Amino acid sequence: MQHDYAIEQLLKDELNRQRHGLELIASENFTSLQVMQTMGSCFSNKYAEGYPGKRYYGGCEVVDKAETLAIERLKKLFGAEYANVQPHSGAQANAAVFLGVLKPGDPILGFDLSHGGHLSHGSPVNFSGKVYQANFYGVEEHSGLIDMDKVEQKAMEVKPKLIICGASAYSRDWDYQRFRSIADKVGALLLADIAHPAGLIATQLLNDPLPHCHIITSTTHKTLRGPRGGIIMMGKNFENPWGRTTKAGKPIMMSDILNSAVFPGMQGGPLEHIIAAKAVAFHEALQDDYKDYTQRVVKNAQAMVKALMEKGYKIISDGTDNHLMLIDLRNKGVTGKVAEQALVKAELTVNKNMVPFDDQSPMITSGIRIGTAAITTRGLDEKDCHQIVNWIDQVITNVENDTTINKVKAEINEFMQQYPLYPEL
Ligand code: DSN
Repeated sequence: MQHDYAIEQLLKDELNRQRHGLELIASENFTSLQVMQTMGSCFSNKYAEGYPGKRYYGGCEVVDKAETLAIERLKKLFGAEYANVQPHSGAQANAAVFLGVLKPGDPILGFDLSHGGHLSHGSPVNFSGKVYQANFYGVEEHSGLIDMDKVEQKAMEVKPKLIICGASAYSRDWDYQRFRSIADKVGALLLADIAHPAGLIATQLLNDPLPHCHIITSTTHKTLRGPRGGIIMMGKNFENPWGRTTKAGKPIMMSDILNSAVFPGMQGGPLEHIIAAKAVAFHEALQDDYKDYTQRVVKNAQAMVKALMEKGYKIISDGTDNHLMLIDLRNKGVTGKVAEQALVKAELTVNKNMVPFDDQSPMITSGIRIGTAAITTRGLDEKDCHQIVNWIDQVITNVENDTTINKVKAEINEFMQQYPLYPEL
């Protein structure tokens, strides 16, 4: 077989990029070496449609054990009664839940994408907004916060079958209890998508959705620091609320509905190499030092918010409870797109992001989103966050000055040498 030197070189280039730069994208992180190596393992060769003990292929004895470990560890990590570790991504986890609990055309109520919500919560460009009748709640312009009375008002108006809480760019904690009382009032099921703050929830730094939400979805690669993938959980399994029964006349449990929505409803063969890597990540998250990590993530985010505000940056909701912040750059006279491009040139990797009530398009935007999960994994602390803000400010106030940008880049590249990434490679 011909060796692929082209991809080998690109892998080296990407590792160098990750090693030398400051990774501030709120949805990214660096997995452990074992998680990464498990993703690139012989488990990738195995077909295993079905679930442990009930597969459509032979030779699944070993992957069955790995998938069972992943399920059991995930249940322990969140105190969940039910877990499915097969969704290929967070969006697929959401799609499977929608498939399981909704009929095409059913009304749903989610957090507006342009206020910080997620594409798969009803955006018109996504399947969720095309197949279902999507309605939204948002944040208040003056506070950047969700007004729960308005959520209730909206729910009473549109009578959703499913309410979704959770976001991609909301820096505050969620009132799951109030969401549940609204869902009960209108007869909706409640889904929490905790893709971003999952690690902070697992370590009890944020409110726990499991006692309140019927179903929980997440990714595994953000604050949870695992492989790229999705999961579905329930705090408590329950009988389906639509009176569906088995042939024997027994009520069908939601666990069965969700399992068949994932496979065969939404996906075929599970990615057993990713599932095994999820098991490794859950094992890591169950160790004491993971809680120390998540605490540092939040401290770093709060230090960064404070330093940014001291330099006159407008942070949506004026603070953060989690690992991320959304910066409205309108008072700085640059768009999110220009800021992102200049920051990336200096190897400060961020993403442009709509801010609530944005007057720019999603390709331009008025804001940037920053998160501290990845830099905290590298070992950076609150003092370093002040230095990062100095660099961000130098770049944003000099977006057209390549001399300044190159000077910042050189300083960052030298600084990051103190924080080796995958030294074994
Ligand atoms: N793209 C992810 C994020 O950056 O938050 C969500 O899917």
